[in-house]
Amino acid sequence: MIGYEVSEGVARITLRRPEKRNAVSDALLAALAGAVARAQSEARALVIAGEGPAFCAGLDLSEHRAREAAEVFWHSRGWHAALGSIARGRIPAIAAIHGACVGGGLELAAACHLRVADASAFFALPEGSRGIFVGGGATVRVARLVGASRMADMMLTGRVVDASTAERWGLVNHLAGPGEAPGTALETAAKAAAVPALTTLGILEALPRIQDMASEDGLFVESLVAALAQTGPEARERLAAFLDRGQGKVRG
Ligand code: 1HE
Repeated sequence: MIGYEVSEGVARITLRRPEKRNAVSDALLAALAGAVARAQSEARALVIAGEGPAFCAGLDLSEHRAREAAEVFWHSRGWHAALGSIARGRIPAIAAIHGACVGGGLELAAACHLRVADASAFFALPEGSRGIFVGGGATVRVARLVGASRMADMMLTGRVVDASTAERWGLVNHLAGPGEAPGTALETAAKAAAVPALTTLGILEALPRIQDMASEDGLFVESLVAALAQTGPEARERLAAFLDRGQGKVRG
């Protein structure tokens, strides 16, 4: 149910349940978590894509039907653990989105650090109309990306958001050409993989935590991370490369 390969430091994880639109069964969630754990030690960035016509149709509703309340609670906590291993992982994760990215599929995409989508991508939270609730982190991660008001709109009205609107809302970071979301995501991942380790640590570990802090605490942590990154060997080398040899010029 999961494809896994590493090439040039970038792991590519593919949801492979196309006949069910990559609906996330318990087995698929476990396999995904296993692949993510493997990538943390084998790669410097990872891309998550979906095989077939959809990125991911969310929770496998056929398994959900028979669950008791406590089971649903622990099932949701299982999603938090699995998707948390992406969001709180040590390497940047990029979602490559095409077709449906709905419910838990959107929660999976939101757990990634960046999202690339082509024009076929569409986003929805059908939990509202199904009389259930999100359980894979959307109230925190999707609401942070688009704002609680837009998320409430998606849940209350079943609004389906297209790729360009999602980009305008800040949900999608990069728009790709038709069928090119995985390729663009791999290129994006290669760039992210080349960022030095201490800077990546600041972006993945400090930046999201600082959003939960009081401003003065956030600024204090920012300075600590700057002190750590700017005195590292890679920073010295790269600053010298620019100052002495003009390497790494920012081009508009
Ligand atoms: C599924 C699922 C699923 C498809 N669970 N089986 N997610 C949803 O409410 C979305 C439900 N799915 C859809 O709205 C549509 O299937 C799609 C827009 C994603 C794709 O449409 P389409 O026309 O390409 O495919 P299809 O014909 O609807 O589906 C193909 C098969 O996949 C079909 O099974 P088949 O045996 O009849 O061929 C569908 O039943 C099956 N399928 N989606 C189970 N989700 C941590 S909590 C998160 C809470 C949620 O994620 S709730 C939102 C769940």
